[in-house]
Amino acid sequence: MTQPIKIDHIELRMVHLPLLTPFVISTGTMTHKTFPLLILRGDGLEGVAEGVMDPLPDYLEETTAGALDLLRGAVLPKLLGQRLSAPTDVDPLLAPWCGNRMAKAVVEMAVWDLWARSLNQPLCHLLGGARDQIEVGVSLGIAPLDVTLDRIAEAQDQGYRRIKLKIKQGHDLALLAGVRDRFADIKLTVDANTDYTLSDLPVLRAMDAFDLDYIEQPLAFDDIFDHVQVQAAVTTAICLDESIRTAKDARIALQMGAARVINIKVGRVGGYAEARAIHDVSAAFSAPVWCGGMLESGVGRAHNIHLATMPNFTKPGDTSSASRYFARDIVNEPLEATNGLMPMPRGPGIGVTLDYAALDAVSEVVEVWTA
Ligand code: OSB
Ligand code: MG
Repeated sequence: MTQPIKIDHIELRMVHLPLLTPFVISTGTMTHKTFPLLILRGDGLEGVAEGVMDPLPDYLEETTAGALDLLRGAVLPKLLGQRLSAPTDVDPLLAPWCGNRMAKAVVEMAVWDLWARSLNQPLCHLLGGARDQIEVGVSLGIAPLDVTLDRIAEAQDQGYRRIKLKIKQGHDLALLAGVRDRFADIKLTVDANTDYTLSDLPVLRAMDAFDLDYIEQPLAFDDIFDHVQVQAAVTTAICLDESIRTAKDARIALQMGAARVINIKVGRVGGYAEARAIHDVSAAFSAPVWCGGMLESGVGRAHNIHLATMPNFTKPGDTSSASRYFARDIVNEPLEATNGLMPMPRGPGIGVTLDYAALDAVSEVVEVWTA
């Protein structure tokens, strides 16, 4: 930024966006995407980001209520009126608070968007991204085998580059056998969202028969250590999602042999600074990364696309077409993949703009701060 931007208007909303199809994972079922949306304004520009925490702590510990408390009570009142010359200028407002990386990410990511817009640059250029489109696959929720087979056929027809199946105890080996029976050659992965324990090693070992690209997060969210035993017991690569909140987590996991692949979600790890550090430490260990998703609206989806243009994102990500999730998105630009390739939204910042008519229909303003 040549001229610092003064943050003179902040708007925090809660958005409640219905999903076209309920999304089922081992920890529960989502029928709506409920999230805080942050809009930072300054110099006539808008920087936006959404939170990936859930109303209740079923994926990780953070909740929307906790995020609102931290943002309203401590961070946003101090951000108002600040002059920011670079995204790291916001660090002193976030550093005093423990954890809460999803809540902190909302602020950090909105600042990056605003900064990129002030420089009239697509965000990916500032991140060192090297592509203008990214390879994507789909993440399919837990469903009976026949439904899953239909969904895979549809995703295949649409050209998606990999299929990720959500699994849980008792909904795993027979499902995989049925899928491989019909689709012998597709690039296939599974995601357990922490549903297994070390006593399930025989089941996890049996997954080696299905030529999976990786098994995502078999054990508890806070358990990097026991994943070492899983990775040692299976030939399939282990990928960690929930367990990786920092670059240090990634370094420890890769050093110990707890995983060979890392799922990076910028909204989970506290923002771009940490996401880039995880990207870099993974590259140093020759471990590929890919960009996960949390059923984001067009705002979070656009952020994910920009992040995934960085060079070590060498496996297809979860950022599939927004039209798979929502009848009406809250951004003006369609985010649609063709033949498994999601184009980077053009234009400054994250390249999408809020559709206020659509947004107003699904949100309420929590609070506004004006300088
Ligand atoms: O583990 O990646 C996950 C959705 C909700 C919670 C956790 C996860 C997911 C997904 C969906 O897999 C990915 C997406 O399509 O956005
Ligand atoms: Mg996952």
